[in-house]
Amino acid sequence: MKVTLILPAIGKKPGEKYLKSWLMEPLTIAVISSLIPKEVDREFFDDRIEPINYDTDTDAVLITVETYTAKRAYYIAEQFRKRGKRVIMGGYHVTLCPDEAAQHCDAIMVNNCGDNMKLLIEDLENNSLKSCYQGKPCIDYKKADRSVYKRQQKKYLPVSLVETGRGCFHNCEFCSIAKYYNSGYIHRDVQDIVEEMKSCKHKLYFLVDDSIFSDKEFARELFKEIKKLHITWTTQITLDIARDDETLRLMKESGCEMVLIGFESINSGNLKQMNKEWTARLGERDELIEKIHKAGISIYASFVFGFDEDTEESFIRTLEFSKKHQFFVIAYNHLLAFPGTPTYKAFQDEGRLICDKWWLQEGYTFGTISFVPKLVTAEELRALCRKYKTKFFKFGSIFQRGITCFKRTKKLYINFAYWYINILFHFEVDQRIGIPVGENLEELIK
Ligand code: B12
Ligand code: SF4
Repeated sequence: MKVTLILPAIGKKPGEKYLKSWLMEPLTIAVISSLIPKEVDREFFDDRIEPINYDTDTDAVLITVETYTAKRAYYIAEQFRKRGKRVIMGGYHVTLCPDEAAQHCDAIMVNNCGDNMKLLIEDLENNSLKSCYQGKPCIDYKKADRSVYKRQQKKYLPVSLVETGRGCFHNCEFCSIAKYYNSGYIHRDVQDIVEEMKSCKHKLYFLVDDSIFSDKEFARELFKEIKKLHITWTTQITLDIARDDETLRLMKESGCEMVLIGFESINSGNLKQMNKEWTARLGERDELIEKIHKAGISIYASFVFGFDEDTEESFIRTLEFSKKHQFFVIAYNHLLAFPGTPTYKAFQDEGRLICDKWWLQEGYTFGTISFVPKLVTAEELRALCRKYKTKFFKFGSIFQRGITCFKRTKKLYINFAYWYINILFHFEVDQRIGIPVGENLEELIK
């Protein structure tokens, strides 16, 4: 028995390579591979960097699907099904849109695999494939199997992704995670995480977690164990962590140099609209940010624009805010109505979706606004995101923040990472815009 694993790409511009900052190791594939029984042969094609052999000799094709990769995933599935291969799909988009995905494959896996992977393989062997395997939020593995992408490894960014937890207790209306994990949080066993970290190639780690501080006891125990590894790491947190001096200290001591925080908006009306006004209740935002910086930890600040109170003024204020705090790096993304989220439903009910299934729409490109914003037009919103990102990543701004970065940490490694990431993002502002979703992926330049 042999299975073929596929990670579909988002898309690329003709003649250009795939966006560099998206080229992280495909942890999802490593985890799926670890769940497949050992005696099953396997191969992996990474659509972002290599051609897919549709004529490969395989018994089944397993494709992981995100909303942005759905169009491409359905195309790939069609190629294999034409050749008589059975196709199984799973992942975020399949869980959020099971009926749509089911039309393009032979079976879907909804939510996390759990024991369903074993069952799926047995059913494939016995020719008794079911149309749907219904999973639930759970931690389903001890150690991810990175050997599955040994061949492709050197094309990925030199960062090791290790999962620590899944889900988040909050319920922000636009967030796929809140829906997928029913606003719950589960974490892996600390020893499993540490053992996996020890076996990773790159000593810079991205701890994959939607909100690592959701279970405070777990987080503290983990940081104490990580400290023994003498490594450098980053993760995603919510701002409330800054209220806890002891945890901040532990994070820094264990090698945390940067955290990604989803501020989303600095406007309280917008925060209310997205059900994230709890961040405003935490206290003085500026004070909490300063505490994180004082602890010697840099911030990747993520903002989303397009909520009902957003105008150009919101961009101006957010840029001032970002410069005031001298963030290591920022993301100014436009709001996206991901299927299955309350935001999607609200826009649909209000007749504000420009296209119901924007992710499948012919000619849809990355950065296109798929809903009607309230106080600016869709085109203005797109242009404003580009304009203010460009301002933040101007060389003058990079230089100024580079000095602050050096004052915050003398670690050469982090200062090098600062320049590398900021220069990369400087050029990617325009490279990202207009990437045709699902297109140009059969080209040999990848
Ligand atoms: C790391 C990460 C990244 C990395 C690398 C991504 C990569 N593919 O290599 C970077 C930073 C580059 C990134 C970029 C983006 N990301 Co991202 N990312 C993540 C993050 C934090 C972890 C992904 C991961 O490895 N999870 C661990 C694995 C083990 O979990 P899993 O994927 O859910 O897989 C399990 C099940 O779903 C199931 N399963 C999954 N696939 C399949 C397939 C089959 C056949 C079967 C049987 C089972 C199965 O089995 C697995 C084990 O239980 C997730 C959030 C999260 N917690 O997952 C967001 C997330 C996937 N990203 C998201 C988004 C939107 C993006 C961007 C579009 C952001 C942007 N505006 O630029 C880009 C797109 C990049 C791309 N796809 O190429 C969204 C996707 C939402 C959606 N509806 O599709 C998520 C869910 C975040 C969120 N808050 O909503 N991302
Ligand atoms: S805090 Fe972050 S991960 Fe949690 S629901 Fe809100 S946006 Fe999603």
